[in-house]
Amino acid sequence: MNNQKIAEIFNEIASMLELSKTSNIFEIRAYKKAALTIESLPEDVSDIIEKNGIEGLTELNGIGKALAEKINEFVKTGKIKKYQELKKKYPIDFKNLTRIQGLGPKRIYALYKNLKVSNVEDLKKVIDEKKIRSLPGFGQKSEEELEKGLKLLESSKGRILLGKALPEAELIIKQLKDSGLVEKVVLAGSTRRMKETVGDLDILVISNIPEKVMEFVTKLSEVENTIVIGPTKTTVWLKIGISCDIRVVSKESFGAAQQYFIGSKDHNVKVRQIAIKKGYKLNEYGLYDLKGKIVASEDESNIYEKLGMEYPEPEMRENRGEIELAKENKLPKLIQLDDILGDLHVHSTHSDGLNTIEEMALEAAKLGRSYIGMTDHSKSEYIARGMDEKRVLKYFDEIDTLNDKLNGKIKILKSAETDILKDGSLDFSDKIIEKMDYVLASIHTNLNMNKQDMTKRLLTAITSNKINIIAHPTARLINQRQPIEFDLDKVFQATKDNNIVLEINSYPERLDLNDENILRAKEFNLQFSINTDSHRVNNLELLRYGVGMAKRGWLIKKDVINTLPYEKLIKVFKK
Ligand code: DGT
Ligand code: CA
Ligand code: CA
Ligand code: ZN
Repeated sequence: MNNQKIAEIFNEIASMLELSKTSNIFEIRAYKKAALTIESLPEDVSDIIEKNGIEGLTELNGIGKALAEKINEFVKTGKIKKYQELKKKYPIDFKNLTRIQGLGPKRIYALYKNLKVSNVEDLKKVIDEKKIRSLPGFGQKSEEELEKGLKLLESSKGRILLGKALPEAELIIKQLKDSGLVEKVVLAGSTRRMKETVGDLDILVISNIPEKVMEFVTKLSEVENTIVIGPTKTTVWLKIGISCDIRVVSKESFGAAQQYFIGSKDHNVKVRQIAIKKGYKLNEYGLYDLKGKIVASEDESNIYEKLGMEYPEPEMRENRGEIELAKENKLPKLIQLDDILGDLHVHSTHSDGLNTIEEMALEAAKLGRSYIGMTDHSKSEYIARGMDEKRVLKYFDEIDTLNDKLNGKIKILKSAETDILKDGSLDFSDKIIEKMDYVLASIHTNLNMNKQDMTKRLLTAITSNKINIIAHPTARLINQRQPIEFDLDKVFQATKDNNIVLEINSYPERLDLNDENILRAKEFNLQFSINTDSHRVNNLELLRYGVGMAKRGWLIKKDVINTLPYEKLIKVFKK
């Protein structure tokens, strides 16, 4: 695939341009935007060129003539001259170094110039040698932060984001279903439980021709190589960088196998103890009585039933109290994707999105949503082309016009992703805020404040009586950036007292709030909003990851504000 490679090169070019005094912000943005577009294309750029030439590329969002030619250059020659020239000047592994928390292009360059750091290995070395603390502009605190960032990156090794794992699993499952070789296929493991990162894929199959199934699996285009192949279990290494376990099980024990392989391990251990207490034995083949007679095995819910438990949805199976509730028939009726009626965090070309408001609205309507809230960035988000007050007024005008034009097909709410500044004040004046249907506020800068100051900053915003939703409340990026530090309980309490809604951001890198924080926030009986933070039309489908998180946090429909129909929602915001 050329796409991934080109996107990486464009991102690196953007990093290097940030270092050069002569380059301009528009050029840097153009490369970043193009990288986003290329990364998410359903077909390889070479196919596009073959079909429609360079013009096929310029039709894509965010790709002008100059960038189209660079893409063509790569497809034809395998390189991009501009990239190679920049690389000569900056022989630095920006791709991996920028993944470390606290390192942007400028700091990376400072490390390179002063300490000859050009890759992650070098960085590790100078941290071990405690050389960074004496560097101007860094200091001991930075050194410690970088050490933490490095650990975070290393601990993520071997696990990938749910947002990558689930579509891959679905692709494999679909091919197995279409193969005609299997009677049934289901997803198990952490992917089925919608855990935010996944160590490997687990797929269960019923088939009476297991050898054929396994051979089929090893030949899938997603597979890089075969690790072990056998009639009941095969493990393959996938090109996306994790392995996949395929197990063929008998129809009779399919329920028991599901119960076992969906996991989690902690959940299973506890369930097995319950089985033992009841005089049974439970394993991946079935639930047996003391004489070895099968009590339940074909159907998963039968196993729970025989153990005197309600059926827990996979997302809950983490041994966080769900087993006790299941025994008392008190499991919550978890929220479902279809309960969500609208999306309250959506970007467009007015800031850093790739599609127009109208395109976003029409796509959302197609997905069955009845409203979207437009939340392009505010002016402090300079790189993201945040809107100043003049532009935001035009933005609202455009939304009014579109609402007339769309005639109720879908409703568009007026908002903006308003930065919470360092002192807790907002990035828009009251005059602008009053024109919004609701205010979505978030923290993007000064993420390193200490816990006390960050708590104060958030409390100032929360008690200002100006905001409705706090977006991605901890600002973490999975495997890349630690959550900001604040007193969770204080902030959750204030959120509740001030009728503010906390977002569950569905973006696979964010998933923020995460499951644990949702469980904790839920104790305060506050409201949540599950949003996509879409930056292009195909992002609108990310909602299922946020819903997955919500289910892992035990939320029910009435905990989530965007399950309300438009009229009711508007009333809640007006209050
Ligand atoms: P992962 O792959 O690290 O993201 O997490 P899982 O949960 O998918 O773990 P994995 O692939 O090692 O195993 C799949 C399921 O199999 C796991 O969720 C529960 C079950 N399992 C694996 N090992 C054990 C075990 O030692 N005891 C029990 N009771 N269950 C196990
Ligand atoms: Ca797994
Ligand atoms: Ca596994
Ligand atoms: Zn956003």
